[in-house]
Amino acid sequence: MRTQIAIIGSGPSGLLLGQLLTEAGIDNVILDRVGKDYILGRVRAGVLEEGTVGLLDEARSAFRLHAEGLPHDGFSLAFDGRDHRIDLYELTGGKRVTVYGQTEVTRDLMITREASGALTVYDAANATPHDFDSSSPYVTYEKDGVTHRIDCDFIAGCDGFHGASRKAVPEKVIRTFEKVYPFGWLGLLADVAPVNHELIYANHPRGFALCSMRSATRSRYYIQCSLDEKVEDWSDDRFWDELRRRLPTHHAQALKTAPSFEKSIAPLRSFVAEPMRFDRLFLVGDAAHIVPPTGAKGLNLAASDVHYLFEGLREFYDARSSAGIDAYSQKALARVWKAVRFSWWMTTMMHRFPDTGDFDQKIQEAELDYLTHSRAASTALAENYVGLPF
Ligand code: RFL
Ligand code: PHB
Repeated sequence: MRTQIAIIGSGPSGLLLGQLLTEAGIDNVILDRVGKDYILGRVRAGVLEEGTVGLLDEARSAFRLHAEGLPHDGFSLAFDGRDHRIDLYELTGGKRVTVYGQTEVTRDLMITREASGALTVYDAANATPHDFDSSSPYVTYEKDGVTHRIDCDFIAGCDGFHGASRKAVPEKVIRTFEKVYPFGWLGLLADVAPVNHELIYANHPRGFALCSMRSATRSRYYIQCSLDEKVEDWSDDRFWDELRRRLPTHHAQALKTAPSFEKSIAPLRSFVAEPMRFDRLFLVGDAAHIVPPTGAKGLNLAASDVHYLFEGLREFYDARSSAGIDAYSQKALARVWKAVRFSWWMTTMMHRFPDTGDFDQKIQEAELDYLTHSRAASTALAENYVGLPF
């Protein structure tokens, strides 16, 4: 088989890139290690920047998002028994975010792709990029015991943090930067009205908590937990009790509960691989970088990578210029590092670290108090949260 762009990974990066390429008349094939239902069973991001929504519009995959997504003009920071609203809309001169689950973004992109007739191969085992330092790269994969080969012009590695693309790069040409945090997030999904109409990020001596949502009737809650916790040890009642303890009293009293239908623990990590291009192989999204979810940036960074790469590839095919793809790694990394910094800062300010003592707790509360009372500091938070331009 031959295509112009072989895309490894059918998460949001791979699907969005594929859809933009298809719209531009550039042939592409997507491979994924797992099946469609497995991909749609993952519960992940919930907050989309305006730039991400714009790209989904460009990919003609935002119809449901515009009907069902929840525009949010602000969120709350809770600490020291009170909470303070960050007015994103006012502080950024009219910008907001949209709360719409990654699962739904993925579903919408899959539907548009299927309608376009572009090929996706699910359950493709051992996808491997080959000869990407030559002018004739190719990808091999196995399906039903048969090895297949896709010849292509370029390979897009959109296969997440544990994927094969980054691993195919020789160690001597890649540099990685990593910070692993000594805690995780235990997340729960339940069909119950959210405790507040906007998100609440809570700093508490018992640990961080986040109240988020998927719709007016579906809530997504997280609590910081230690890395050796097991989901099985967390009954719904234990989760709700712990969440209540970490929220200011008025929210704790208003919290409505219902049986959960998803519960999982995610570790927190910051990770960046440099560069993001190796001749004819590009790393995109989580394949190149990971941020802790505190800043709601992972999916949005995947979208900005896709934007830079798509514009570069379109220029390559339309104008026979490689200027855009040559600038991909540098442009993407400049934005990535700013989001890595923001996510690290939010994480550091909001969580209880194993060595956080009463002094450190007071310093965090003083920082939050300053942040919420200084317009300059609130503006810096807001402009990062709604997303830096790309
Ligand atoms: P994905 O979503 O991991 O998709 C990669 C795809 O590649 C496939 N794959 C392979 N395919 C072929 N061969 C191989 N060898 C392969 N190995 C893997 C996988 O099956 C999968 O289908 O990466 P992508 O597309 O780059 O998207 C990145 C986002 O998923 C991620 O950044 C976000 O989910 C991060 N994130 C958040 N981001 C936000 O912008 N806002 C948020 O509010 C937010 N909240 C979160 C999050 C991530 C979380 N977890 C669980 C890590 C909350 C959580 C709890
Ligand atoms: C979510 O709704 O899953 C979510 C929202 C905001 C975050 C992280 C996750 O910062």
